[in-house]
Amino acid sequence: TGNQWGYGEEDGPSSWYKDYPIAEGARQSPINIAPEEAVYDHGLPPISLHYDNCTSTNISNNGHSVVVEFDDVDDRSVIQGGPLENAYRLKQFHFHWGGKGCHGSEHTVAGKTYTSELHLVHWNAAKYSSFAEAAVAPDGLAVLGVFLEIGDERGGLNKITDSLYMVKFKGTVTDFRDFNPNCLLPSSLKYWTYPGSLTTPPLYESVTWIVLTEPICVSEKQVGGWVYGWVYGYLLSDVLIYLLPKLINYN
Ligand code: SG4
Ligand code: ZN
Repeated sequence: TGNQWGYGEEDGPSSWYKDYPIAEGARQSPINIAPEEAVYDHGLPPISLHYDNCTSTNISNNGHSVVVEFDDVDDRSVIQGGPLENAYRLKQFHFHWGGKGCHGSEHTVAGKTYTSELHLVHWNAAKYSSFAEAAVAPDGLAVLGVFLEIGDERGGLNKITDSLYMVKFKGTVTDFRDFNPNCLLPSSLKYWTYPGSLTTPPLYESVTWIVLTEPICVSEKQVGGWVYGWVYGYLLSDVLIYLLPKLINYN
């Protein structure tokens, strides 16, 4: 078994511990962030992001999410500062979202769920020799989380939504060059941070989470496009039931 996880009633997060016992570990993500209980640390520097225009390579559908990958052979796109000892290289970003009327963020803030959540995944290339090695180390990964909520259109997201039809099916991949994720960031880089894990199996407790307090706005149409324009027509094909599990409710 081992790789048959999903988000349905039988195979959802509450059953992941059977194949992945670390699901009951001490630093599992996501969490509810309680701003009232968060402690302001004057010793923590701001985070700084240095993203190069030219390091994105492709966009793909891995059956759980839409992923944009980056060339990570050098330090052209990195996150540093905040709780991080050194620069961490950008490897990929992906989104989590729900179906119509659902709330798809993984982290919640004082119990509030956002429409969607963007995760920019970075690895500690100063200390480890590969992403795989970093992914199992306690200080191996840094994921920058950004909440998405409904409001004005976000121009930067259109390049992604325009490409989704190319990756309708699980396992499909297409070129995606010159995309700078700066266009998906809010104006403030204020953040919450805590030591956590990957939010999906294998749930390794290797992630320093940096969650931005300010969400970005995307239009209903941009997210609705994901749910209806792109996915709805393909609901019965293999993939998207996995990709957008909550849509099953609207079948
Ligand atoms: C999603 O399933 C992504 O598609 C995965 O990316 C990602 O795995 C996984 O979430 C867990 O990442 O930031 N949410 S998370 O903790 O980044 C990894 C791929 O499989 C290892 C490429
Ligand atoms: Zn994620």
